[in-house]
Amino acid sequence: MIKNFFIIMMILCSFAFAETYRDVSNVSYPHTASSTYSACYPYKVSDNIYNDVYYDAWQANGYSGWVAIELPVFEKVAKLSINRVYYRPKDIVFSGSIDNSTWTDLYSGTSPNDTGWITYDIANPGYYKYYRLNVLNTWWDYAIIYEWELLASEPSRESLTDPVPEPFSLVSFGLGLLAVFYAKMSRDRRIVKQ
Ligand SMILES: [Ca+2]
Ligand SMILES: [Ca+2]
Repeated sequence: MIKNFFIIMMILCSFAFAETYRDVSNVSYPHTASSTYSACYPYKVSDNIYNDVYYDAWQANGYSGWVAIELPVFEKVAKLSINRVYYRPKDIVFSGSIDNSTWTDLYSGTSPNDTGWITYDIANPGYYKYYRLNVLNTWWDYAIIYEWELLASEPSRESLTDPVPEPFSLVSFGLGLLAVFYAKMSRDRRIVKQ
């Protein structure tokens, strides 16, 4: 029985240490852009559609530009994924803002000249309500983002003055189970002794 219990504990701990990320972007949230080409509206970065057609994407009316989203709550985005299908962004800057006025750069780098999904880790993530991706130049033609995922693993916050919510911890759940298990074992021993 003890062996089975420790196997369960190990499984619980492995879940607890494997962080799960959720995409906090949503097509229904307000999106804006520096410019928009034809029907390539800014919200198309969050509509989960990225076929090999240019109108599944936001596209700037030029070779550079930015697209931004306003979230309903503050989120700590720790990873940015972007999908490159056709035209490909080159130098990019990803930024966050709490007031849509002052921006903090979270990631800047060069996206390779290939296609498909690419994910960038954000070294110093923070809680922001606005996120913006700026395409400074491209490998070919207009600035375009087919799809992005703004990935957060920590709970959202309604307000920055509220305390940071505690994520549900399977480690503490496992430790609780352990305490109950030992309490029961010592009780059983007392019963046997009587
Ligand atoms: Ca998406
Ligand atoms: Ca899309």
